[in-house]
Parts: sequence; C-alpha cells; structure tokens
Amino acid sequence: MKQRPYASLALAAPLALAAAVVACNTEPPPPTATTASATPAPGQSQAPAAKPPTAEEAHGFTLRVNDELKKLWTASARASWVNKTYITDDTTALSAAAEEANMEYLGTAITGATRFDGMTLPEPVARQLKLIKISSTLPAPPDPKKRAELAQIAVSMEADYGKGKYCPPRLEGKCENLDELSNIMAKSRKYDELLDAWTGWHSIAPPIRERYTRYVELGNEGARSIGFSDMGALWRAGYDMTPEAFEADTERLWNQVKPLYDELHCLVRSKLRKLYGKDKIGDKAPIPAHLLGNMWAQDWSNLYDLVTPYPTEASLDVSKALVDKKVAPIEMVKMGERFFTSLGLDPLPKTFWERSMFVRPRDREVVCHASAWDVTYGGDIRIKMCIEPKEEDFITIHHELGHDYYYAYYHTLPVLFQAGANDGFHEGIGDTIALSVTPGYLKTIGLLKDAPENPKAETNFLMKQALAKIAFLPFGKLIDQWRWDVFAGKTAPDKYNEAWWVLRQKYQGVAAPVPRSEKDFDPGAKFHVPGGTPYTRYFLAHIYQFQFHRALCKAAGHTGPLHTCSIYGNKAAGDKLKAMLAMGASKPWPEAMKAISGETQGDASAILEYFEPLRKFIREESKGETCGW
Ligand code: X8Z
Ligand code: ZN
Repeated sequence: MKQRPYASLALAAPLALAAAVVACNTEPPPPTATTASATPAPGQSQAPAAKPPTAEEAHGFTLRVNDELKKLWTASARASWVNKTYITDDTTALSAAAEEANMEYLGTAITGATRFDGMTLPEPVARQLKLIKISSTLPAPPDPKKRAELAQIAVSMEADYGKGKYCPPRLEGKCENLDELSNIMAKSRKYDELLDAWTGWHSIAPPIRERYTRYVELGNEGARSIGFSDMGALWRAGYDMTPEAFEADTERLWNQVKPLYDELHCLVRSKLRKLYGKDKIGDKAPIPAHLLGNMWAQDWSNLYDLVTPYPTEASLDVSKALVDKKVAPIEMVKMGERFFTSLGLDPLPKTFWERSMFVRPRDREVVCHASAWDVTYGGDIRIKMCIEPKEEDFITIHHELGHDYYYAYYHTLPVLFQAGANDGFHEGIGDTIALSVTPGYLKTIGLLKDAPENPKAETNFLMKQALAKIAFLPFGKLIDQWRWDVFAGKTAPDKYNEAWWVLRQKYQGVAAPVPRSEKDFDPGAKFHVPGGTPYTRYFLAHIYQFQFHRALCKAAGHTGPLHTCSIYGNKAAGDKLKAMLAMGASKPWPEAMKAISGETQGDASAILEYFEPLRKFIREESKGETCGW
C-alpha cells in the first residue's frame, strides 16, 4: 500500500531515503537478461543463492520493484479514487482488494531486499533498498487471512468516516454531514447549538472503535514482522534519523513554539470567557473544545471576529468576497493555479480539470476530506475536495495544489523516489504558497477591497494567521502522540478515549465539553485516525513552511518584515521551489532543506520571526489575565 494520495488512505510511506535518480539509472548498468533472471522477481520464491548477490543484482532488483510497484500502486489508486468519489460496498471491496495486493507484494519485496543486507552498494541502490523496507505505514501480517482482514478494515474505516452523518431529532429524519456541522462550528456563537453539532459529529466514531483496535493489533503484527517494535516506530523511521532522534527533534521544535501558543490561548480564552461567561470557562480552566470555531479546535480562524485587534481597520473577510462575487469552485482552483504559474511553474494538465472532484456530488457518498493525487505516478494529477465559497477552502486549494505540483515535478523519478523529502515537506509546499496570500495579494486579485500597510492592519492580519497557524501546533503534535502510545501498547484499548483527552488538555489546553467515557471514540472523529494517515507531518509542515517562506522571500529580494512578503509573480523564488520539488525523495531531507533554505534542520525561528510583531499586542491585551490551565 502506498502513501498517496496525501491526506487519504496512507498505508505506505515512501521515505526520504532515495538516491540520485540519474545515478540510479546509469550506474551500475541495468541488469542483463541473465542477471535479471538470476534474481527472482520479488513475487517469486527464492532459491538458495549459490553465490553472494552482486551490486548489479541489487540494482536490477530495485528497477523491478519500481516497475512493479508503479503498476500495483496505479491499480490501487484507481480503485481508491473510485471508492472515495463513490462510496459503495462494492467500491470499498474493490479498493480493499487492491490494497491487499499491494500489501502482499510489498511484504515479499521487503523480504527480497534483505538479501542485499550488509553489502556495499552504490548509494542510490542502497537508499532504494532501505526505502522498500520501511515504505509501508500499514505493514501486513504475513498471514494472508489477516492481511485481507487488515486491508478491509483500513478501507472500510475511512469509507465509514466519509459517510458519517448526524441525524438530530429536531430535524425529524434529516441528517447533517461534516460540511454542515462544520459550518455550525464556524458560525454559531450559541453554546448549546455548538455542543449539539460537536457531540453529533463525535457520535459517528464509536462504530469505528472495535475495528481500530483490530487495526492496531494487525498493523503491529506486520510491523514486527519487518523488524520494528510497533507501527509507531515504523512511522518515526522515515526521517533520515533514528526513531528516537526524531521524537526528540519534534519535542525540540514544540518547545520552541509552545510559549507563543500559550500566549494566544490566554488571549482567546479571555475573549471566550467574556462571551460565554465564567461559569462556562473558569479562570485557569481548559477551553471547552467546541467553542473554538472548528470541530477539532485545530484552527481558530473562525473566531477572528471575536479577537480582531482593530475592528475599524479594513476588512479581511475573503469568504464574503467569494460569496458576493459568486466565485465558482472551479474558479477558486484557477485562482490557486495562477499563483503557481506566476512563479514560472507549469499550468495544470487538461486531465486535472477533467478528472478532479471539486464539489460534493448530490447523489452519492464521497470522502470529502480534501486530498491530492497522482493516480498513475506519471502526471495524472487531481484533487478531490468539496469546495464551498469560503476562505478556508480557498487556502486548502493552495495546500492541495502544493501536493499536485510536487507530484508534477517529480513524477519522472522511479516511484520509490516519488515522495516528499519527508512527509512534512509534502504538506508544507502549498501552505508555503498560501503564506504569500497576503492582504496585498488578495487586493491584487480582487478578493479584498483594501490592503493598507500600517501597523494596525498588519496586526489584524497577523492575528488571523496566528489563529490558523499557531493554534494548530499542539494539535499537530498530539494526534501521533496518542497513536504512538496506542501502537506501543502504552495506551490499552480500554483507555483510548481517556488518553486522548489527557493529551488534548496537556497540549491544547482544551477539554471535552461533556463527560466522555470509553463508549466514545473521539480520536475516530478526526479523519486521519480512521484514515490511517500519520499526522506529525502537519506539525512539521507548520514549522517548515515558514522556513521555506523566509527562504523564498529572500530569493525574491523581499526586505521588509516576513509577514508582509508575497512571492507572487517571482520567478527566482519559483526556480528555487522547482529545484527542490524535482528532488522528490531522492536525497535525505536535510539536503532538500538546504537546497531551498540553506538550512539543514527544522527550525522554528522563522515562524517566531513572522509572528514577533503580534506578541507585543497579545501580551498587552492579556494583561491581568491568569494564563495557563
Ligand atoms: O488533511 C489535511 C489536508 C490534506 S493533506 C486538507 N490537513 C490537515 C487536517 O485537515 O487536519 C491540512 C492541515 C491539517
Ligand atoms: Zn496535505
């Protein structure tokens, strides 16, 4: 199973271990017919080797695995695309069968790759062999029955999430899907109405709980069969460092940004307390999780009107402009594309416009959670979204196009290299572009009337950005904190929900608005849990995107404060971006980081620099408040 599409079923994760593609294709020479037949195909049984394997055989093996994986992954991506854009029992079964075939092949390929263990090989070959071995985020148990069961569970959990609905008694038989409930979360300021939407959506998850428990058991069995202690260790192995070093590194980044989050939390809580009353939000109390404008309290942008620093300044309401101007979903995507082409990147192919799904179909069930695809690993790029005329979706379009442009610039590489430098890079590209969607740019494209450049207007903009970017950070960290503990057995199935809320309180300072029990499965109400998509990638992306932005702004010759930069129309920035995209996963990620930014590690100094001007305002505003929880 394969890592794509981004933010969809992620059952395998190509990692940043690839080699120079040119070197791979030219050195050592391709295997001759004799050499090739001397190396059993990954799917064939292996006779005891009479002689130790050669470097040529290792190279031939990687060529074949790339070739066969491309066919299998294409077949499963086609089945998955049809399933997610038309969920039925049949398409779910077809998709599960294709995933099962991937799992089986990969299991055999991983075993096949061990034949070359300990050999001194050209770097590109060695990297690809390593990549094969750690490429699955959902490794199959060796037992074929269990493999089939796991594939079925994985596909059906995501399908059920996609179909999730809440049918409140007040609607007398009519039901609300996630889009509708999310709009309530965004717009309502009525405590009980929000509570109803929140508990309603969370009621879709308990039926997934039992399957999730089994998914953990079977996935762990698979992980152990390829030498990892559990699935979490496998997920953490994809960053060109040991899993332990990776864990420490994300902790380092979190500690860099936590003080800024705490300051924002303090200010927002004080405003919410004014609105909802002291009886609902006590002095040192965590914030009830349903009051932050988003189902998961992961993005607080919808609270902007509540915390606008200077309400008399020019409006930043892009959603209103999209509605007033009746901008159609496809036109919103074209606006997104125009940003990328302004940098000198290619237009999206004709097939993108023909094959993408831009709106929720009226007559069938789909997985609406936004995702980006290259179905053939050869440039058949698409997005799948349920676009509404609102700012959040406008930004998400840039996010998804970032994935597609990554695909487009590396699709000529062997499939094992067709991945981000690490998965955080993949998630960070479109967001980097979206950081250039400044008020000034929005004025240029006619979505804002006015974009004055003065400290008050800029403070407003920074507040809006902080509600999206800073509020996200603890959420980005905690989801996998929960899963790593679940996978490692530190959190037993009968403690799933309790452990979830311990982490939500610890990191986000939010609490469940009503008592929860182990009958609930609140992690399952977040797409990436039933979808099996690792989540630390988004935490990383939220740090990297500011590093990328700072670097591209420098390339573009920007000199003012970081938050005022837009690289729109700048070819020098585009060239830098293209060069990194084209590397795919062919080099360890620090090299890709170096190519774009000159830096060699994740570093929160860029995000801190970006928001520095806002901190003074937040501290002033929170004077006299008791912060923390
Ligand atoms: O899942 C996504 C993207 C697709 S990769 C829409 N995101 C995370 C989420 O929605 O939870 C982007 C931000 C975080
Ligand atoms: Zn994404």
